[in-house]
Amino acid sequence: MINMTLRYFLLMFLSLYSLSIFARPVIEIEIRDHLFYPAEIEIAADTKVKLIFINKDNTAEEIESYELNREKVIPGDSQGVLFIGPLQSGEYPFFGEFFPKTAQGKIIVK
Ligand SMILES: [Cu+2]
Repeated sequence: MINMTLRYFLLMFLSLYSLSIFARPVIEIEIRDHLFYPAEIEIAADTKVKLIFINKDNTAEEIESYELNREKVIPGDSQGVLFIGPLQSGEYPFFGEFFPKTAQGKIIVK
């Protein structure tokens, strides 16, 4: 009997998981002509989020954020992942250290 109940809960958990209820949000950000698309990203507070930076430029870019305490080089024509959060509500700017005049972005946590 206990076995059946355990199996039931395991099945419930797995089906909920596959429905992505517990899966963390994934957001794609393109780097193109040394700009971020989108440049502003809204995420929920207290949530871990996976950011995928897709660099369409043939030059490397370095994602930098003092507020997020993150730094990562994305080679040209390549992509890289950054995990952020869980964060409190507020604004968290980031920029491309190699092209900071144009590559400016912001994470808005609500
Ligand atoms: Cu840096």
